[in-house]
Amino acid sequence: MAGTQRYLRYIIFAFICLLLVFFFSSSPVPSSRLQTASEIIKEQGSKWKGSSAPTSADSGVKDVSSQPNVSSDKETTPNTSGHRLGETAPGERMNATFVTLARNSDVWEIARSIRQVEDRFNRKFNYDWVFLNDNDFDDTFIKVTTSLVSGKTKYGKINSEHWSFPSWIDTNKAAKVRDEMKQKQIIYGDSISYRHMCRYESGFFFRHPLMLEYEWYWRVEPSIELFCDINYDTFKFMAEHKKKYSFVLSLYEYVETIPTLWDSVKTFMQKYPQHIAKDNSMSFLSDDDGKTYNHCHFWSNFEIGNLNWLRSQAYLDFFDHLDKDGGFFYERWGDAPVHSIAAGLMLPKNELHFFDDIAYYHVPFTHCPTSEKVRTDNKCHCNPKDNFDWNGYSCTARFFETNNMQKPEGYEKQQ
Ligand SMILES: Nc1nc2c(ncn2[C@@H]2O[C@H](COP(=O)(O)OP(=O)(O)O)[C@@H](O)[C@H]2O)c(=O)[nH]1
Ligand SMILES: *[C@@H]1O[C@H](CO)[C@@H](O)[C@H](O)[C@H]1NC(C)=O
Ligand SMILES: *[C@@H]1O[C@H](CO)[C@@H](O)[C@H](O)[C@H]1NC(C)=O
Ligand SMILES: *[C@@H]1O[C@H](CO)[C@@H](O)[C@H](O)[C@H]1NC(C)=O
Ligand SMILES: [Mg+2]
Repeated sequence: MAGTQRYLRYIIFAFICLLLVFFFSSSPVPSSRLQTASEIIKEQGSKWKGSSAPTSADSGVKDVSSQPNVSSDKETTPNTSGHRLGETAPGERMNATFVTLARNSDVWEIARSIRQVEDRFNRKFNYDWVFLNDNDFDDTFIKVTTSLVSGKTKYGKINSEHWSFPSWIDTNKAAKVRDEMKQKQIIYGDSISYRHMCRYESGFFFRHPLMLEYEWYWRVEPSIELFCDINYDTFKFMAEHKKKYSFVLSLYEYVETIPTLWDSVKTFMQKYPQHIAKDNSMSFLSDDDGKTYNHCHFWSNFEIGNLNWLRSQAYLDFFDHLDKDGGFFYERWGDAPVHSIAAGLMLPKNELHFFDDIAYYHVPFTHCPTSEKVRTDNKCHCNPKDNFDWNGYSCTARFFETNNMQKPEGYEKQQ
């Protein structure tokens, strides 16, 4: 007891000294006050030896200003659990969720993504987040992601039927293809799980029982970055502007992964002419009115879209048709060209949206708004030099041309 009291006296003494130093030595200019005080404390650092006050001037000043009522060690860490700082956007929420397909080993990479999405958008809207996995999520994954998401989190295991070779696939033939692709050093060319992932994202994620509860989704992958504040409800924007599918980055697909995809698309178009939209985006996908594919696609690691469209008969017929042709396993069809071709052919072109104000990075490409006004209005921290939009390997200029959109001022300088 006596020891504690002496300890207390020392703290009070140190505290009073600090206050005296602070007030008597500070200049009348408020902005230099802190600096002056901390400089003096630094100079006199040796005097504090043996007392309980910290010898580091900076931390000493910080402790005093942020915790003026320290009376025991237990109270040195303020209990802020349950405090919600930051404003919540008023108004109704949409029937929407974030969705992430991930492995347990992705936890720290997806944690980074979630933190960025929350800071820039979701802390104001608190939308739910659905996590899907072909395995059970472990405790760490659940604990970390639940703590980061401001909305409800839900964890789903994928039905093994949706993550395995369908009966009509010749697995020997598929294995041979993987060997060949490995030899050719095609990225993910020898991976079985990557193929299941692409097929799942193409045809099944929107049918998972947890996803049936929603109308809108925003897909998030591990290790992405968001560079600008998003101060409006992107789901509401989609609904109000009658959009069904959206993107931020577009590019040319690696030809070796989809040699016969367009053949399959062409037989689909012949078989199901009723599913092809009149005012479609064929000129985004093809330079010869549909004879060949130019390999342009929207990059699907970012998507905000309408789940009921993906669950429509048109999209399901499209997926089933491609799936029967076997290219998810006999080649390495990606979900990006599959979603893009579907959106480009089966939606009227005015139902697609380019989110210029969602500045985004997924290795190795960045979308950074071309307009300086957009960047400063939304507190963006991306380097405009990194913007991929007007690069020769991007298809975004083609999207602008297909839709008669005016390119933003300054785009020429980024070509
Ligand atoms: N559960 C699960 N998720 C996977 C698997 N492979 C990839 N993913 C997820 O699928 C998405 C795409 O995979 P990623 O490795 O980012 O592919 P990349 O962006 O094309 O290089 C990410 O959200 C991954 O976490 C897998 O085998 N199991
Ligand atoms: C300091 O703490 C005491 C006891 O915990 C409390 O009664 C008092 O109101 C506090 N003062 C301030 C300024 O927070
Ligand atoms: C912190 O505050 C929360 C809510 O006010 C409370 O539930 C929790 O028990 C507190 N934790 C500690 C360590 O006092
Ligand atoms: C959300 O959308 C799904 C799919 O359309 C629907 O089944 C569900 O009833 C909707 N929920 C609400 C609260 O409107
Ligand atoms: Mg990825």
